[in-house]
Amino acid sequence: MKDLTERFFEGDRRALARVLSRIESGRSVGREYMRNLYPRSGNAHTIGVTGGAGSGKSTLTGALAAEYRKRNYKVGIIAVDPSSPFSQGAILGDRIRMQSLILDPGVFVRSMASRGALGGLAPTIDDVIAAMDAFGFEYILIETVGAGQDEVEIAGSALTTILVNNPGTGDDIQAMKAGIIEVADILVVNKSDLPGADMLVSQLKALLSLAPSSEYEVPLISTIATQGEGMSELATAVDEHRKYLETSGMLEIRRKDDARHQILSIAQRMILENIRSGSSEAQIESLVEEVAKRVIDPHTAAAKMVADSVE
Ligand SMILES: Nc1nc2c(ncn2[C@@H]2O[C@H](COP(=O)(O)OP(=O)(O)OP(=O)(O)O)[C@@H](O)[C@H]2O)c(=O)[nH]1
Ligand SMILES: [Mg+2]
Repeated sequence: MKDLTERFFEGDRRALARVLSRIESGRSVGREYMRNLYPRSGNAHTIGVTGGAGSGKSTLTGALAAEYRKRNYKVGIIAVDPSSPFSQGAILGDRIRMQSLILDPGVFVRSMASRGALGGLAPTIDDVIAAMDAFGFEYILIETVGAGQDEVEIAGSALTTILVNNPGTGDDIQAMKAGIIEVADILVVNKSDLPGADMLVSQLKALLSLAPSSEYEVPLISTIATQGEGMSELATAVDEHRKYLETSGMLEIRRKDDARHQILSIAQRMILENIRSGSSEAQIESLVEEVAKRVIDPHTAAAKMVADSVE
């Protein structure tokens, strides 16, 4: 039987699914795959789709993927949200469009939990992205849920971040306050078929005009994701942002930042794993007792655990 990596590079989707499961398990077997895959990644353009709950992120992700399929690109979708319609199989929004997308061999959908075992973003999202990239998807869309630190972190994993707003919620203004606007490369006013869309567009325009002038101007695009409207403009805006990243030298800087961030966070995880596997429950318990009784301080206890783990 052919080896899994070989089948992966032949474009076998089941091999991709298996490799992703192994990577996500966080065990060393995943690391082995990454060693082979990573050198073949770095070609895809990654797009984060973020915004308030119910703003239409899933619908828009599906519609944008359909636009890329029209342009003959292969698309990977990562839904960082267990409640996403992509992960539940219960397809919200435009059922037919979404279903045909999921059956399309040029599209691959993967969902993952937003939080890793240690809290924070699922630690393997960068690996999942790299694997899809190495598999040959030209565009990788990452849908996130909610508004907060996780979104900012995901924005760090994607080259282009799209912030989805919609009329009548006031969420957009909250997003500004939360600082999410600062990580947005493209602003979208979705649900443009609903009342209040024009007003939201002018509000956002006014906000954008306050931003310090820069080489790159954040575009504002109106969409009706349920009808696929505005997707061609959105795809063009993504390409323009990509071009900006390339010509300004930002792409290189971003790649280095990503590399630095990944190395450090993986190293942190490795150290934690070592500490956990290097000390027995009994050892940890005895340190816990001593600290609780004020016999030793927590710094000394932690230092002892770390020292024991590297021996
Ligand atoms: N009228 C209108 N409804 C839309 C549009 N886009 C999405 N919707 C509807 O808005 C609802 C939420 O859409 P989703 O795509 O699930 O939104 P989401 O942001 O992914 O939602 P969560 O992941 O639950 O936060 C669905 O009922 C969609 O059909 C649009 O352009 N116009
Ligand atoms: Mg969703």
